[in-house]
Amino acid sequence: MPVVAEPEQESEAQLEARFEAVINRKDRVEPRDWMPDAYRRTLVRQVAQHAHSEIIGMQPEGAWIGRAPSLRRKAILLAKVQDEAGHGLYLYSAAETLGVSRQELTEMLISGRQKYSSIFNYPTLSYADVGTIGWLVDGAAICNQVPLCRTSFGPYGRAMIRICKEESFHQRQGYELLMTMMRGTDEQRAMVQESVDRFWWPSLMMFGPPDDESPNTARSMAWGVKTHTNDELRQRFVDMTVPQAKALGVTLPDPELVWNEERGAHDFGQPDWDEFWDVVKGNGPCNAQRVAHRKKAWDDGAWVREAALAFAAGDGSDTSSDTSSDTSDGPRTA
Ligand code: BYC
Repeated sequence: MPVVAEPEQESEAQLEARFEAVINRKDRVEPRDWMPDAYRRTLVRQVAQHAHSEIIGMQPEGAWIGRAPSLRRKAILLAKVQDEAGHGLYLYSAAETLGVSRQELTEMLISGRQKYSSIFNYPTLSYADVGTIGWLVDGAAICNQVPLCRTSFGPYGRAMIRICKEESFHQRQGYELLMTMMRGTDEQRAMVQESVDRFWWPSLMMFGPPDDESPNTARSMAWGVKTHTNDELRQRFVDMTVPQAKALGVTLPDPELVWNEERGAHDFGQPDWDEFWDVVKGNGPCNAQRVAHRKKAWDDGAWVREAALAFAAGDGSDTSSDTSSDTSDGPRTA
């Protein structure tokens, strides 16, 4: 019998060196590549949080689908909320390549062991909030997510490319809605301003705590998971938003907001960071409601998951109807 040479096992140090080389080249780490446990954990944490944010983020806007003022607005909003569901699914799929299942992640969300973006713990009190979420929340999301297209973990970066294309469309639809309202009556203009007043500070909080209070940034930057700090992206968002606010005719509710010629950027005030941590810990205005709603949807969907598993475990035959003679082009119903 010929002797087959065993492939030489790489030592931990060699694997680590290879991983570091990929990071230093700004290349992508792929799911089958060796990676340090802490890198995997960081990614699971961030990608899962991101996925949960997309899914929980469907609730505040979804609440207005039935109350949209016209068929056109209803169709736009419906499509946007469906897009968020799609984003959540791309991201859960990316997380699954790291060895965790969507079921485990959802259970961690529902039991409070994983987070989602603080912004979705604020209520949507008026229809203008639909526009403000598109303009400010999707605008902040784009500032944060465009750099993530170049994140070091391949499946996450690729999901981001697709998501960002849709988010920029979402941002424009929000801005267009607000612009339409600003061209309307005094009441509509007041409604937009009131909405912007409520969402401005929570939008700045989306970027996370200030850099000197962000325990994860340094490590995530060294691994290329994050490519910019929280404060850098917050600044970019403010600079991008100020001229848009001017064009819209709304005032951003920050008396300290002023152009700094020397820095070539705006100076601005700090959000209430105590409020931020309180919301992150679960004590925001809507935390309990958001998680309860998600839990109900998950529990109500249990029979679908069970049926799908039972079907997959069987031989796949469908005894309820004979589809063997079905020659139509339409999709078959299992
Ligand atoms: N909310 O060390 P830090 C969307 C946590 S959805 C809650 O700076 P990191 C949309 C943080 O997790 C888009 N928690 O963390 C959907 C950490 O706690 P843990 C959502 C926050 O990870 C529907 C601790 O605070 N976008 O666009 O380096 C409709 C310390 O923070 C928040 C993403 O998910 C927060 N805002 O940086 C419309 C972007 N901030 O985990 C629109 C992807 C911080 O150690 N994520 N925390 O227990 C990221 O870029 C980063 O994870 C963050 C935080 C910048 C958010």
